[in-house]
Amino acid sequence: QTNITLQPYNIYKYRMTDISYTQYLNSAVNVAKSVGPLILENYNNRDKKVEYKGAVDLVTETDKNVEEIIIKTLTTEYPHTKILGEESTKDGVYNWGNEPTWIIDPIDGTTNFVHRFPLFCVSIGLSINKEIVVGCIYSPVLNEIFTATKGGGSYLNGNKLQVTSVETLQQAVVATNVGYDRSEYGVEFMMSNLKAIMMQNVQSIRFSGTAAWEMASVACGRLDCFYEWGIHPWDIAAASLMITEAGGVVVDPSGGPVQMEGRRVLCGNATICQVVSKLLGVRKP
Ligand code: LIP
Repeated sequence: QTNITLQPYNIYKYRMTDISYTQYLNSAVNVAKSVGPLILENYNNRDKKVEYKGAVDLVTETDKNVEEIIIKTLTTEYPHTKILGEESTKDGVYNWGNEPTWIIDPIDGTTNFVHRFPLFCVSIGLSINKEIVVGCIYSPVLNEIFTATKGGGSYLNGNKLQVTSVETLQQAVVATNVGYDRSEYGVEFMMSNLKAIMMQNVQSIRFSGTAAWEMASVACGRLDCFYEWGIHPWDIAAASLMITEAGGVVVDPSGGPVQMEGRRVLCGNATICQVVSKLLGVRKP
């Protein structure tokens, strides 16, 4: 931990490399924890103000307020950084470049939050040259904070993370989610993947409704594998780093390299991902 005194912005404009991953991470942790009370206050509110981004895709005033606070805090501290945030992204167009970019999901698991199902988290990642180098995932209800820096390992409340070494589905708990697609093709595709895995005697399946927290759970060994179609970069950015820093892999469901903007992901240890990848279908565009 090096204590770097914050310099005026004009210094940073030319010496961004002087800012350590640890410093970026500390700022992400501080702002994630700072919005915890606001999230918890609204979590217990039975008549939340809910809007619909789609037929079953919810957003609350809290999602928006939390994202605004995170953006304002981080861009004030680091004026050279850009933002890719769930609630500030319009029309599904990801404005994401090589500049240092905070990739923010203010409440991952919004449906759980609305229904007072206690699995949701704040997810903040930082990319430089489109590589995730810092990650922070905070669950206010569970009071769990996952942290990671590129090359620095990943941690849960300060304890180092390691993915499991489970190699067969009979030993594995695999997580996925139903997402927001209720088309006949989308439901059939999701169910066919589930059936293929179930028919291989998978030990169990979990649908927790929050990709970030489920992927963090893979990183800490609570889950053995996670896959999903329909996710966005803000769902998986921070959590991807948690997993790779914990000895796991984050790939495309085909087994190839993952694309953060690819709307699909498969993760776990390399062996179980190879096993699961062979069972998953190829979704038409
Ligand atoms: C959620 C994801 C989850 C997915 C949901 C939703 P949100 O993110 O974390 O994996 O199944 O459809 O996208 O919308 O709660 O931030």
